[in-house]
Amino acid sequence: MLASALVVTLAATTFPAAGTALAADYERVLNGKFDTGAADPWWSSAGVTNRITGGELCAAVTGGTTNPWDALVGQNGVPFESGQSYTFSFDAHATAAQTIAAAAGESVSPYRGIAKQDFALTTAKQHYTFTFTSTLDFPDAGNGQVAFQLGGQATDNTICVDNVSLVGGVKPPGGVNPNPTKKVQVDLVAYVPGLPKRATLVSTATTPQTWTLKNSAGAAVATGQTTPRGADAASGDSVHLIDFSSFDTPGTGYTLSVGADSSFPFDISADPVKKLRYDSLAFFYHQRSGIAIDAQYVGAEYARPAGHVNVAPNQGDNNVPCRADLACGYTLDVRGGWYDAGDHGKYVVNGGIAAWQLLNSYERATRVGDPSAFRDGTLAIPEKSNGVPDLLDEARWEVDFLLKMQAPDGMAHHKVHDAAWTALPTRPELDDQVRRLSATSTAATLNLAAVAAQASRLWRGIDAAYSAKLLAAARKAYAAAKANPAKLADPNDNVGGGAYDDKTVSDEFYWAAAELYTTTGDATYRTDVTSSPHYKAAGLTRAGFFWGGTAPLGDITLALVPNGLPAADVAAIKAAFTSVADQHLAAMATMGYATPYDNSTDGYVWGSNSGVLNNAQVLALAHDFTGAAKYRDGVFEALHYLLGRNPLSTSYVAGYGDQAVHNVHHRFWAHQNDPTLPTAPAGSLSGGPNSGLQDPVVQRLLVGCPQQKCWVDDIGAYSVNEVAVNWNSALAWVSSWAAEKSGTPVTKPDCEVRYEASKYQGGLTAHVSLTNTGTTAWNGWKLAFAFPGTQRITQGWSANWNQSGRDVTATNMPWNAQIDPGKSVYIGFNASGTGADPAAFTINGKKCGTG
Ligand code: 9MR
Ligand code: 9MR
Repeated sequence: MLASALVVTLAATTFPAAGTALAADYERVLNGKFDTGAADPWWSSAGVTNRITGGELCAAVTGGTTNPWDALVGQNGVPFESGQSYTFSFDAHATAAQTIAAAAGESVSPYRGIAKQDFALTTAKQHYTFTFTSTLDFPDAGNGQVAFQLGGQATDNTICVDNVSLVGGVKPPGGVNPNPTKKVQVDLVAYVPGLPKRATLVSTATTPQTWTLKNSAGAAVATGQTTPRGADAASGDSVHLIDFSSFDTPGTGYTLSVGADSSFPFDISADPVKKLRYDSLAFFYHQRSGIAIDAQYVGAEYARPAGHVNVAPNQGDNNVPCRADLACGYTLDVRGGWYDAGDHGKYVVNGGIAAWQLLNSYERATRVGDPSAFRDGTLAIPEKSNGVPDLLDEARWEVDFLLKMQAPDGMAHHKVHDAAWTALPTRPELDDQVRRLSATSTAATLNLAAVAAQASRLWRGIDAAYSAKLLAAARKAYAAAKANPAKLADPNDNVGGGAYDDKTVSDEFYWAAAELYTTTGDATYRTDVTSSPHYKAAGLTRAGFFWGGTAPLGDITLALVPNGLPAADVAAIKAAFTSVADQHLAAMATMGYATPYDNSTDGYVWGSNSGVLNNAQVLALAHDFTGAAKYRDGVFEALHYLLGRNPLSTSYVAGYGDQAVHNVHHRFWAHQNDPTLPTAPAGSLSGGPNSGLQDPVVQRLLVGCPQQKCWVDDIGAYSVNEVAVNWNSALAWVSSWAAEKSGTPVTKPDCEVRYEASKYQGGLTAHVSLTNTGTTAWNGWKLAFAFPGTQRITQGWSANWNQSGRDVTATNMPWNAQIDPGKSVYIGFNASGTGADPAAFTINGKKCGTG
């Protein structure tokens, strides 16, 4: 029996005035056809389970409820305009005939109704429809709701719906990003003294405009003219460029204005980026699984009990079986690691690049930068006084997890996560879902091989047993991957966790071989490196690297860490990075909001902010390789874009700037859904604009958005506003690099220190050479450095040695006081204790190079 198409008009108070636009056929519900296999954004109430079967949404309803509204399936955020007409239609059938109601109304208290109608469902699928006029006004997808009321039945029943549609209203969908924007777009945090300072004016004026820089007291301190640039496609804005680089007085609370329009305030200071280096690293402690997050490190607001350690209601990670269809015959203890993102999944593909990027930040610093920035005591973590650099401690939390994901045959499981997606919010310790291992994959196995080989090198002088264990795991993984070279992850394995599927693994092979070769020097790994199609950064483009494209990670290691490859080949890798960096700079020069990002093929994609940062890493390395200032300036331009010089006047880094992201997609930092929970901690990076509009919130709000504006600060907008370990690792790498470059201008050091230690049980002997690489002779010298660990000097030679705590000085003897340019002096000592080698040295107060 087909229900009659009754017109229900409930207390309609307003009607469209004459001349009001006519309704177009605007579809107002999302995912009404259930063709993608997902129910999202349809939700269900307690006692109702939604499943997609045969392209329909079938709701299993537990019987025994009193009222129709005791069992619901609904969708929120549906826009309604008061006085407009709507037609609600759907197909439906039920396992047992039952009357249900279709309702429209308000999703929050006082839950006012708009319209409701009963329909008698049978076992045969039929089409139902009714039309009504809205009495409520939620034109911008606020608190409007449609729902099916399925309760009031004594027994269990299953009700299936399909082709759910609500057509009506006159307001075109989309275009209502609620973020207030400014006309004068600046970095909301800071510009660094001595470096370029650029901003963007939104204006259709075709002639230069006058800009004024004001200090915190409102006094004009500089002025100049804008450069009109016209329409900018990526942002949809008409723009002018502003360059106020010439102003260099440090201070806080500056604003930039043009006419009556003023920017958000900002500083001229190197301090914020130096703080960001540590806040971006602190993210990883927050994301740790398997350990209580302690208030003494993060504050009470962010403290929480350990997640997934087999304390109810967690099902725990200590004894996890494979998914039923795999029948692998074993369980693994996979406690620990970092949660990937806003979900509680832990993924080897992605955990791998994130751990690598942190470790690379450290390894780069030991080669061409200043690793003392990461020394013990620099992070607020439980391991902050164990004698090991804190960055290594944090990365080890994940590296240990990667090792645990290795199967007996040497392959690594692709991932471990919940059997079904949990709701937002769900605190980690309250997740009651079953946890399962997905199949092993070649890509995951090579991630493990690459990172374990890299880590083995870095722990050599710190923990020899661990270093050996890592190398053994890496070798075993690599051999297993070669035996299973095409075991690809299932792209449809995306229920309860992301798929992280990757069809091409030649890049992972190259990366793993490069790390293994760099660590071991073995000929077989070398052959795999040099015969790879990726050798010498062959495929490096402006697309850069990401979790599924990892060949450049191998190139970076080969370019930074001495190895046995021909010098010309290493030079070719560096040249490829420099050439791509030049392409970024050329493109950035044409953009309204300069950012190293190539949108020419896929637009802005999921996690675009991490793309910006990974490309900033390419620029930073080009600077490391050449010393050219233009590449350094490009890195800072990328940070300025992320921190507010963008068309949304938004800082994508939580806690940084007056309009910074708050409502990230996260099951614990879910303040938007539960005010007792926190927002994202300072230093967390939002995924960023995604012009693919891949979640229901952006599909409602942002239809038609210019690419750089396809972002909204909403917890439901997971395709633009999630956080993730591989995105924060990119922020940590780049902000650390930028912090290093934000001090005194970089000049060639006029001293060079080489430190070589032979270690034995309980002690070491160190040989240290000091070389005068400057142009004037030293008449007396004093070397200073700090031990990272528990080393204590017991006896020294060829200098007067002094130690106070970890700080060591060595002063010349009368007979070696004078060291002419180009000459060296050789000194040494014996020490007790253990720890990493000191990595930063000064002579007569000036920082030295390390060979
Ligand atoms: O919360 C999930 C997020 O971590 C993922 O990145 C995203 C894509 O895989 O999916 C989110 O989960 C949603 C799922 O895909 C569909 N149902 C609703 C889930 C929570 O919003
Ligand atoms: O970063 C991933 C992005 O490249 C993909 O397009 C997207 C959809 O598959 O998934 C992203 O990764 C998510 C993962 O699947 C689940 N955890 C959250 C990750 C970040 O959103």
